[in-house]
Amino acid sequence: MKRYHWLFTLLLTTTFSYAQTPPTGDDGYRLWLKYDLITNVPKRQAYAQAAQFIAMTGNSPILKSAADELQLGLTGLLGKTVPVVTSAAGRKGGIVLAVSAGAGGSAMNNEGYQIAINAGNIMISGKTDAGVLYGAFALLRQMQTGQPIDRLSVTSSPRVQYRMLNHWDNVDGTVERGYAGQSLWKWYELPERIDPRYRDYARANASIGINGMTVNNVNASARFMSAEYIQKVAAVASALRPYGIRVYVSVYWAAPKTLGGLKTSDPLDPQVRAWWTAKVKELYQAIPDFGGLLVKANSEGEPGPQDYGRTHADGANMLAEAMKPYDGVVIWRAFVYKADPNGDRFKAAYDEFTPLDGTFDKKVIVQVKNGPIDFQPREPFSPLFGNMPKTPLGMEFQITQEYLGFATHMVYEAPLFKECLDADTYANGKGSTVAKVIDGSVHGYARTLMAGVANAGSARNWTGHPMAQANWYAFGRLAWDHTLSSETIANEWVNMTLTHEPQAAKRITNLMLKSRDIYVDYNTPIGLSRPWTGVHFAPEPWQNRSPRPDWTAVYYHKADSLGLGFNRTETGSNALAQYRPEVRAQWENPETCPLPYLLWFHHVAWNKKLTSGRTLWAELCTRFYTGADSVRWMQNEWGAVKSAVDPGIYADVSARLATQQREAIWWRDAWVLYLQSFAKQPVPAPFKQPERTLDDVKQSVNLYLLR
Ligand code: BDP
Repeated sequence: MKRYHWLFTLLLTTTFSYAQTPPTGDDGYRLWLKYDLITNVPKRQAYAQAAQFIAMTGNSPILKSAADELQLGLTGLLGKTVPVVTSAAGRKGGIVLAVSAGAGGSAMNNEGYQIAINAGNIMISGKTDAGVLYGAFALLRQMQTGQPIDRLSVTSSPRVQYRMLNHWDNVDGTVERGYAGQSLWKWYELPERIDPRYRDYARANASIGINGMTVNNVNASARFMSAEYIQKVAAVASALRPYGIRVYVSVYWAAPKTLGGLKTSDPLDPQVRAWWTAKVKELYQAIPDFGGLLVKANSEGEPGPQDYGRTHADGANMLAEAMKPYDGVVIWRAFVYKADPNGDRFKAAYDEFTPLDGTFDKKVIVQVKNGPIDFQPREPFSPLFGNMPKTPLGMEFQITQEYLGFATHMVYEAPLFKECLDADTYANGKGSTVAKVIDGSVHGYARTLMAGVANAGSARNWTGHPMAQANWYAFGRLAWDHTLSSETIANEWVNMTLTHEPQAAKRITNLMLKSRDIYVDYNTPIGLSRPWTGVHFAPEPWQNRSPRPDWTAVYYHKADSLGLGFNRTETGSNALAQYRPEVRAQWENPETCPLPYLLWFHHVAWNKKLTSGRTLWAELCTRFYTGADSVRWMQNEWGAVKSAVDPGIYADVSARLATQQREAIWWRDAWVLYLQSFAKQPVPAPFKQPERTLDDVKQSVNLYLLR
């Protein structure tokens, strides 16, 4: 039925279109901070009544950013200039920005805000100016989404302390896994020229509560530690500072050798320690509020402390010591795995890190990817969460769509983020969700972190795919408050970014909410994964040659004449033993393991009857075909909102959906034809055997990889 519902929608929508004059000329640059004139006149008048002036008591740069933003926003939304004044004394009907140490009492943390009606004014208060800035954006959001503001009483605090974007940007302007043009950072112009985009980038981030950003790729160049680059990074930091955003740098572990001319980068060597101490001092001299260092070490060929027989903790603690005099942190990534023909990459991070629990300096946060493998379309949560009670673990999500169709597939990621955050680790009994591990409530972590690998680049609309802006937005909103639902966030974003027409907004929100499952269906259903090839886009399930076994496709899916999937139970790699018994119990029995995770944990026979009532082969085909067909449903849903969204954005998304449709069929055909060579069964009705052969698909993939 599912595969035909787009047809039904088409019939419905041909007789129905939205009555609204389409706005024009939107290039997407303004993201969700659009501030177009509110066309609902009574609503606009009500807002105007309550926002006649902006009183800024105090004048820090961050407070000024808050006042500037309110002025910009209100001018656009209300169609008139709202003055900024220095005092609200004797006045009513305005917005008052106030920093006070006691604001919100103990119910609010340092970055929280309160919006309340006070003496006839809307008072935005915070313990710090950053809190007020977040409150100003929250008030604007209230108006952008059409909510009343005359009886406001809102208190909100971020649940996570370090809310960061990680840019994987290189010195030459390229972006690792970036699909939206080149790097935002114009290193060749810096430090002299500050591109105006940096400020707009900072505004967008502050609007969703992001307060930190690493400028460069985790596969780092030592150049970022050079005096020349420290000045450039300092210039970027100066553009972001008025928005409460601190800058971090990814370090190349072997920099003491390559840059410092030392003979070693051994973390226990006194000269190496002295080198880092001096380097960190230099960083803080240039950037007094420098956030800290992000480290990828002994991972995928990057150097690290293990090159000298030392542990991750030895390495991290050495940097933490250099950082001691300053208010910065060391963020050490747990993304590690070795080339082991008999091993299971799934288990690697847990095996390396859990023995180190309790040995890290208190300035260290260990940053863990959401899943045990690598940003797959659907992964179980990493077993590290809940298993390192004495080490603050931070979350690393990937916003850029490395495995989610780059910039041509529409995949709204909030459901993926939420699936992981809401998963129960049972670390401290029922309800010990990953989110509660991350926000410190399960283990009482002193520092809490959520990082997202950024998807913003030099593309005029920042993210390439216009809908990918929603993933940046959703990441920030969830880092602030992981209890928000995917739907609430999508609905906010759609209203702020695409349309206020309620039916159209509802339709787009629904489309977004379904998009990730549709992608999983045609890409990696029932727990398949695909971290192979350097490109991470083309389907290549047959790929079986590489310098490392874990860099082939066959390593992950284990298709053979008997069946498909990775046995991670006791009779296999036993990765399941890394989870609590309650979690294990959900997944270890192939009869009851939920289908979305089945092939993650079990090697299942082709003719095995699944809980859906279909055999594995029939279920796979059903997913691949309905997934690919559902992209046509997506196209039709999008078609139905044409009159309610900007024509430029409409056309852009429509074209990308057409590409997505073609590519979804490519994925479907590649998997179905390849797996059929093992399952040796026809494609079940009502689905039709692909028109091309396996060789045809292989050829098209080879051509793709030639590019
Ligand atoms: C993988 C990416 C690779 C990154 C690596 C990492 O393919 O480009 O360097 O993760 O996170 O997903 O370090």
